[in-house]
Amino acid sequence: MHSQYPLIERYRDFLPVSATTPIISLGEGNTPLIRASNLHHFLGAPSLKLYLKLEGLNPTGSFKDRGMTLAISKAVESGAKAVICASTGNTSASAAAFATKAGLTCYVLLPHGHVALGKLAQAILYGARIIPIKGNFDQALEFVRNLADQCHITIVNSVNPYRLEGQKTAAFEVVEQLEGVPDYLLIPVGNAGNISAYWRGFKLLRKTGGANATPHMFGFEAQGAAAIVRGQPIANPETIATAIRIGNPASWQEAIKAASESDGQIDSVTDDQIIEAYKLLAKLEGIFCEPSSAACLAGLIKHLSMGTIAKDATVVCVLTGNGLKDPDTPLKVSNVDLAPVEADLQKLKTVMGF
Ligand code: AN7
Repeated sequence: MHSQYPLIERYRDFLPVSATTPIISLGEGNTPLIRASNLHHFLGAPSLKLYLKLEGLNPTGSFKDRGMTLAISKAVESGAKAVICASTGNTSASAAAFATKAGLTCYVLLPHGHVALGKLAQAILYGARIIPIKGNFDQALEFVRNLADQCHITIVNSVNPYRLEGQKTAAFEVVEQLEGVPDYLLIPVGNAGNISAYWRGFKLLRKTGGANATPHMFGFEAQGAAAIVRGQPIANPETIATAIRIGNPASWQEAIKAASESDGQIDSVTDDQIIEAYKLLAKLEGIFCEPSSAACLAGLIKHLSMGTIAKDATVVCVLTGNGLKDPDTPLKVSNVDLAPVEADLQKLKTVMGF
């Protein structure tokens, strides 16, 4: 199917839209599912069938576009003039793009100093009203809930029910692309919306006869922001993976249900494990994702070594965002010498080892 076909049209029968709902689309969804060619060998699991869902190839570079096309379409349908969100970055970029396409004003509250540069750049250029706050994501979301109420602005964080309804379409695509259901689906967890949405999608497919099984859902928080794993909110979450620097996930209970009903787990991975996985994806597979996205590969490595995930399983890792969002991190985590060389052929050959 043509990639610019609106997601809402493709899955209309499974979404809360009518024939008169206006469709605001940027060509979202229908992202590649790529089979790993080197990682499984490197991990000592040559029989592992490892697939990577490249959600960073959505129009604004993250999975958020799947939910945003629906949230903004429904906002337009209801007559809204403005939308608002709190964001660690990707939601703001997506909301800003779809809102401007629809002619709506978009307000975004960002945790000052903790949003990757590419995401901020997007929100600026799409014309969002950007309000950095001296606080973290969880505090920003609390303000957004109040502002939405008091100022009659439509909230487009994942507490907006249409967001997760749109995001569940990723589960449909995985099953279509694999022509079957994976044994495991591994996914990063921040506000815990996406894991909840995938689980809805897989359950719906099983119920409607589109699949005869469901995967075990494994979600991974960053250790410094692992509220669900610890069983209590974290007042000052910290992680290099700024997208999932969230201490009080909004979809906490639904995520726990996804893990328990699917016989899966919510677990955590350290920043070092995240960065190792981030580098491996780039160096072995040619895939540049965000640090947060790499949390699911970090989790796979952990659970392969624990034996919780079998070495011959079919596994899908959801790479939620594009590495270009965060151009600073590669420089911080690599030791490359970028000192310029004289413009001289012999010097170049020497540097290259010829
Ligand atoms: C790349 O943009 O919360 O567990 O405000 O950007 O559904 O929150 C982003 C989250 C994973 C976690 N990967 O998903 C935001 C925001 C990336 C992300 C997550 C996010 P949820």
